[in-house]
Amino acid sequence: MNTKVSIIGGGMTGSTTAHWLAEREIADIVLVDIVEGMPQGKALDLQQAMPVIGKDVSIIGTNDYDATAGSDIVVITAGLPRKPGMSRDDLLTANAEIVSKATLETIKRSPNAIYIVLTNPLDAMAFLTMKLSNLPPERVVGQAGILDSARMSTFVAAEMGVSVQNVHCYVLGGHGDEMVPLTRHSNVAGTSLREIISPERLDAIVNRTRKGGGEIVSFLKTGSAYYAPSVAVAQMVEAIIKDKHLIIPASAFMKGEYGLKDIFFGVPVQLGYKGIEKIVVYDLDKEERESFDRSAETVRQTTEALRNLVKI
Ligand code: TXD
Repeated sequence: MNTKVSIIGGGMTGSTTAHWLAEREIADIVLVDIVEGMPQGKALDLQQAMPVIGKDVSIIGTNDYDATAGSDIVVITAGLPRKPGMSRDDLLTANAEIVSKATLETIKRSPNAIYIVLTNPLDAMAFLTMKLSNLPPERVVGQAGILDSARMSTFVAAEMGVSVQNVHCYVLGGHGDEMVPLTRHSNVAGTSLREIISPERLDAIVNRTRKGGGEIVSFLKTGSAYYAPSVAVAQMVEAIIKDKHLIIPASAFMKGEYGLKDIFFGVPVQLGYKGIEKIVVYDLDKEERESFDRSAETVRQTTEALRNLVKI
């Protein structure tokens, strides 16, 4: 295959990203981790699954960044996950160091790559990758919105007793507890959620969505969610490689859209082979605007804390 995706961090999210990607047969895969032997073992295992599903994909596991040279896409999942009771922001100091290294080691070997960042705190880590790589904003995107929207869609489909294919939810804002589930724009087969779900039930769905990651962390006790986050990455990778012009919620650098600047923030973006082709701007009513501003403020604070930590 002549398309290459490198995944930095071969833990739960990184290795399941490799799994979903290999199944789609859209790129060769390199899995990098600092733990010796682990990415090699996982890659070999996954490679040996390919004859069963009949996919011709090469999967390399390594501790050496040289294997990432010439990547079309770099996915950064290296870093610590949350423990019960922790917020995503609690990970800032440790993960800033890890993401800095992952960015600097990969950009010199793949100067034309598009980056998809997952490591938390997501919006700040995407900002860090953009600054350190010196890439233009359209080539760095953070994954959170597909996941948060899929969580909301799961709850709405169960509430309404309909297929998940009929449900279209849009969760924007920062990837934290202040995220913004847009109940007016979200719909079941074209009808706004506000028209078909009672305000009390809708509030419960919004709350469960906001705490969706935490709910899983408290079940798992060690580590955080990985199946849904990683399939979201696979969706983004496919949209880029196939130049699909796919509109999805994701974290993008704001240059005045929605009245926001100089932070990464979850908005609808159009993804294609150049990366972010366009940021789609929704109309927001007063209540939605206020939620947006609250969420932006928390992202701004984390980004400021990052800037005090790393000189960027
Ligand atoms: O939607 C989202 N954005 C997220 C983000 C959804 C799920 C997980 N999210 C975040 O991704 C999570 O909060 C963490 O910050 C990262 C990674 O989560 P994961 O669940 O994959 O954690 P693991 O299983 O602990 O894997 C992390 C791996 C682990 O194997 C470490 O050895 C490795 O990262 N690691 C490194 N690899 C390469 N280089 C360096 N320096 C390094 N440091 C740690």
